[in-house]
Amino acid sequence: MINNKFPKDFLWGTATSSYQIEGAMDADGKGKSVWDTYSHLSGKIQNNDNGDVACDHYNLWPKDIKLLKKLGVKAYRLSISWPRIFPSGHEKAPNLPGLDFYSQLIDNLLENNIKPFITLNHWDIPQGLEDIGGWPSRDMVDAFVKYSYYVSDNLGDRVKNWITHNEPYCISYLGYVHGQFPPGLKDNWPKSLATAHHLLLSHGMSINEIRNNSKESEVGITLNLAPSTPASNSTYDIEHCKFFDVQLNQLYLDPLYKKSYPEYLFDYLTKKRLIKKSDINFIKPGDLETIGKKTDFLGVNFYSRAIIRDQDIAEDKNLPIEVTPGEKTDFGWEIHPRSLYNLLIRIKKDYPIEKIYITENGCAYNDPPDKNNIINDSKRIEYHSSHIKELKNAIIDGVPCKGYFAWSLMDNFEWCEGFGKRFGLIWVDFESLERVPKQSFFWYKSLIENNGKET
Ligand code: IFM
Repeated sequence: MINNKFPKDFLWGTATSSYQIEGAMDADGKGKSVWDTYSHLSGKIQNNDNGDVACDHYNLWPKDIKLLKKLGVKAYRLSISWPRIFPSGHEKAPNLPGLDFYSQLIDNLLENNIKPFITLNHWDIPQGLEDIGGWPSRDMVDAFVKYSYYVSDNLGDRVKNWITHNEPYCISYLGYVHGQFPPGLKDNWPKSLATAHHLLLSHGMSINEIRNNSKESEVGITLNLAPSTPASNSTYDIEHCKFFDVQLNQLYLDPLYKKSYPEYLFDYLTKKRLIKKSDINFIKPGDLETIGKKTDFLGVNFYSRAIIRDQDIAEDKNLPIEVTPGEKTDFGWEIHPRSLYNLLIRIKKDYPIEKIYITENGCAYNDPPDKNNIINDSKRIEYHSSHIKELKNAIIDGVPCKGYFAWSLMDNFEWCEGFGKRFGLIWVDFESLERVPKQSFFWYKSLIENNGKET
């Protein structure tokens, strides 16, 4: 069956997201997203970069589809910019030029035999919705259901693979506890948990809308998951590691697949006085039933593992560190492919998941073109190769993974890092907007031609 290749119908793809590549920040009636606002606040983004132009994919998309075709991918994961469809979020009817943009893109992908995987929310929500409270407000659920209804009604005849949200953890934790993402709040656990809940609830509520509009389609959600390991055997590190795992992984997987929240998390945060039990009043009767509705697939974004040290304990009171990270990418993220295998085996064991796609996996390296315009990004090739090997091991051991999407098709706006971190298989010159396929592009092309076998 698998031998040294992947299953026959395995989907090899690549991925991007709207704010990271499109630019055209106010074209054809588009409203402002929270990322338009945030990236223009001084000091929030490295080098004060912003996504006003990014890769100008909104205008250069025919070129990009040609590159996708050349790469030979079977699937392409892209996201829809919500404020292109509902500029403020509050309109009753959608902005048709916004829908037309995605409609022509999808037609073109299909003409080239590339299956579009659509993510509805890859973080760039309309600023108008943030202004009335954003994700901590339950009103967001109806706004998302309306948006997913109109998008699937217009594109659902052709799009058959839907992802409701990308990485709810990043919206909830980075936006409300860490403070790095919009709206940039710090240590606000009540809002962070309400955000997670409303994202999950809106996922559950939109499943039927999408399925009704898009016959024979599959609807899933993408989570960024990671295994974690305590830095030492101290009870501090072990306890902190458990907390980390619960808030990154179980907070999302448990309600989706077990219709319950991990009580441990709420108890832990209450004990630390970070929430009051009454803050959890956003969970209404019936919500968990809705969230736990059958999801057709789980999208897994994997980059690294986490080594956890309890930072609240003085170093001289803790045990010496025993686990240290190995080699890192230019982002400073440890390269640990075996963790992908471990993660997949664990989620297969703990949750009744019938289908998985690796919706993102990749690395930041900034190797520039040489004098012959060749980009020899051998570390990126090694990163993908080692992760794909572990993915194959996981499939052999029974993990129902049906596809792999390399992040990313091209260098793009890497959120708070601006244009300084490059994840692409294609180099983008952000001055001239020229695209140059890297060596990893040709390596991936050949891997796809050989269905996962390296030549
Ligand atoms: O670029 C991001 C993407 O938007 C979401 N997942 C992680 C990637 C790398 O940081």
